[in-house]
Amino acid sequence: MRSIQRSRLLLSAGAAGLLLTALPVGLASVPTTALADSGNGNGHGNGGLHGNSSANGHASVASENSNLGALNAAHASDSALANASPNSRVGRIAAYRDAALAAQTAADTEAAISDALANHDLNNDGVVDATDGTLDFNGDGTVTADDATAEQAEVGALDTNGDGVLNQDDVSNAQAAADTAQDDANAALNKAANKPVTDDVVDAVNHLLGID
Ligand SMILES: [Ca+2]
Ligand SMILES: [Ca+2]
Repeated sequence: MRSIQRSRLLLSAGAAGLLLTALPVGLASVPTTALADSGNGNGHGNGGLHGNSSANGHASVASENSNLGALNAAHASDSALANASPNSRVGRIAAYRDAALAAQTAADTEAAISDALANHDLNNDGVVDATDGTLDFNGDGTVTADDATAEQAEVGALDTNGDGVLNQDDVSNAQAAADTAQDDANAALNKAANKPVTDDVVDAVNHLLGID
């Protein structure tokens, strides 16, 4: 398929070249906007690629459906997921969804802590603490009480060990929590599956559950 697409592109480019070279000399004075339109025309010509990728998409969906096996039950409605018996297939998929969301939240927290240390440790001492709140913490160009408030809010939201500051301990704690949460999600998905769980299967199930 790729070689066909490529040859179509080459043909398209060749045809465009021919058209350009065939333009009468008088058209040399055509406004550049018209030439730009011509360029857009070439772009539309490439639209055929979308058709092919769509066809490939259908083929891969069909393949995924068979790879999903029992996990196709992830098509279930939100209410079915919410009301399913824990040991039913749908119930196990619901448990996976909850675990996967928890893993995403844990990963987001770890990223937020790392981001805070990268961007809000204003005095570069490796810690986000009240000292940074005495500087322009919120980046608005002035130092006011708002900066201390913003610092306290950020640390309050992300501090993993209650010591009132953000440092590498918090990164480590958050990373460990995210790893554990991801392990839990993986285990939950394996428990719900009746076929090998590949990365593609995970992606497909997450898509069906609307959590990708
Ligand atoms: Ca600091
Ligand atoms: Ca801390």
